Amino acid sequence: MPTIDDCKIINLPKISNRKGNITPVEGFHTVPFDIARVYYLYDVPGGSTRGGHAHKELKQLLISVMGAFDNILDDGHKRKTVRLDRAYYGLYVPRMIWRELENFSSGGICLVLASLPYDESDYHRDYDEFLESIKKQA
Ligand code: T46
Repeated sequence: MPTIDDCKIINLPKISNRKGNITPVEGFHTVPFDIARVYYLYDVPGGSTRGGHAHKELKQLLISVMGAFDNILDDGHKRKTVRLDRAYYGLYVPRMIWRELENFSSGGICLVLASLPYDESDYHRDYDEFLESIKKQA
């Protein structure tokens, strides 16, 4: 079962010149999975919390492409908080990690690269159900 120690910051390539910066991300190369879906969270009202769930199979890379936000990561035993505040840092989140995203800066944008298409049945949206599932898979 993945743990919060498997949630790692990946330093993404940053190519700079006098026109500014560009960060390319390639599936299986820059990130350890193929990228099936991209989505982004934006216009997040101050004080809002996103997430509040775990994924049964989905793997993700979260990037703060604008501004900053906190990721609270929980494997059912331990918790840690990782703040993303650079467009060239990606936070790899494996399956079965409960996450909450909060403290978005004004105008903050969270880009998510995901390993699978959207499937509501892949979510544990109830924390107790998530803990039960961890126990069953131990
Ligand atoms: C995650 C965090 C970081 C879709 O129809 N298609 C999609 O691809 C997604 C991601 C969401 N939706 C629908 C499902 C809900 O009716 O959009 C609505 C809001 O989704 P949710 O409440 O899951 O949003 P967040 O910000 O809490 O979570 C999202 C992702 O769902 C999740 O995978 O890790 O961003």
